[in-house]
Amino acid sequence: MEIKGKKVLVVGLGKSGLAAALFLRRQGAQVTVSDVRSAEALAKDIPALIDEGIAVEAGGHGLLTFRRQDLIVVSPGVPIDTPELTQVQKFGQPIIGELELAAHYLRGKVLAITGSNGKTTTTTLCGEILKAGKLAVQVGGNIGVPVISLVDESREDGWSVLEVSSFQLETTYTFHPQIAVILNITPDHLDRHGTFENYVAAKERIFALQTADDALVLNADDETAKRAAARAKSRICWFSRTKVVRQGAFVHEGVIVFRASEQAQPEPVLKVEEIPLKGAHNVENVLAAVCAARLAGVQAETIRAAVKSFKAVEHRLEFVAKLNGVDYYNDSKATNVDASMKAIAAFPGGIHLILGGKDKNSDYRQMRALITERVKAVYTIGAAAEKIHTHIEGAAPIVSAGTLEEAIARAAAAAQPGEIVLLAPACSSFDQFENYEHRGRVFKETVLARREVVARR
Ligand code: UMA
Repeated sequence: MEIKGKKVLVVGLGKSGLAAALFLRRQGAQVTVSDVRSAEALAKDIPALIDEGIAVEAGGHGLLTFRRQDLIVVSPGVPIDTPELTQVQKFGQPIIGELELAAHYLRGKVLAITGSNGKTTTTTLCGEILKAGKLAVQVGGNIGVPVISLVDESREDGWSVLEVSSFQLETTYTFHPQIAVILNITPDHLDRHGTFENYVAAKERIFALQTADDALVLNADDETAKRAAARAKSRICWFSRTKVVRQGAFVHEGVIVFRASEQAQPEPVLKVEEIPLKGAHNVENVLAAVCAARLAGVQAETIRAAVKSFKAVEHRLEFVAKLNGVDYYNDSKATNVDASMKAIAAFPGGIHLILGGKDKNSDYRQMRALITERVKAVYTIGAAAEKIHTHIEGAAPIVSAGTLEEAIARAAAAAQPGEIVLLAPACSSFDQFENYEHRGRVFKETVLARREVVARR
């Protein structure tokens, strides 16, 4: 992509926008950045941009700024139907996402992982396994490291292991990973994509440009992911927790096995009980990682060792502390209904569940049966509290706590030894926190502060 001397607008000045703007400037583009936040809110980044000769439009998007460009690069968090983007699209102005921009420059092979849940754990795990297989690996994407910032270090003989979201995939036009993984597709981000169909279509862009030389790893237990096979030109590698698959990874008598082709003998990789992560969903994540790593050429024994020594990623069903015999788990990354249900299903019962935050047009009624079965009480927080209350009323006692701190205090007071206090909020965090990491940190800090109180008693 020839960018030198071109006028390029970067929309959104978060992590991706900042990295993209600086990259484009280094390529010799005339770069402008536009963000709805005020100059004050952007103060920490503006001086560095100005020093590099990048123009900054703060406090809103101006249509004229958008009209004057040869190329527009959008950050993942900026909806493609933002009025200014809709306007300039009518004039045929090229608009791409940060992932697409990076795809033009990234050297080497790409292993990309998407799914509604489990992306970060699987991406991290794949990165660890490929490293253990002595491959040159860099990990990034939705996990928190913009893909564009991986370009400079990328190597022709290396791998970029990328977590990719529907937001990023929506604006890709040439991106085609050598190995793509779809872990699962359940409703999420309906506030942004409008319908489940649009969300699925965005996810399916992960393989839309793959060829017969590429591979697509799909979850045979997930109906929506399964249906994608019909539209793929790439080789399909299946994984299943519940049944035997023709080609790919599955569980046989408690052992994860991998079968390279229909004719090949299944090779044992590791026992399910050797997986150090809780929950059936993590067995699926490991199965997907086994497929991806075998496709990348890593030996079964190396995969086994890397999985066995893997630690839970922060904010994903992360054990925080045992206080007065009660276990506290932080699953702040459970930002949708499905993820929250997976977290609940990881425990047999006695759960004090903290739910709530910013609603994403979700249907919490789906949680009713599981809550009745395993949850002793629900503690609601944040903007979605009332809606959640209406949707799950009668499934379990509900305590309207308002804040996370209050929810922890109320849950701690009620929980008996042997029970669980679980933050798996089924909502995004932006009503009360900067992001889910911030929410998770507040949970952990509040719980750990109680440890001191307990110790002093
Ligand atoms: N903004 C505008 N105009 C708009 C909307 C937003 O100017 O119409 C501005 C905001 O004021 C802000 C900036 O855009 O300054 C934020 O951009 P961004 O939301 O793309 O944030 P980044 O910091 O670039 O983070 C993004 C991803 N964020 C989102 O997809 C919302 C991060 O994923 C990702 O880690 C990062 O790029 C690096 O790749 C976060 C996320 O919540 C973790 N992802 C969703 C999820 O996992 O469910 C998809």
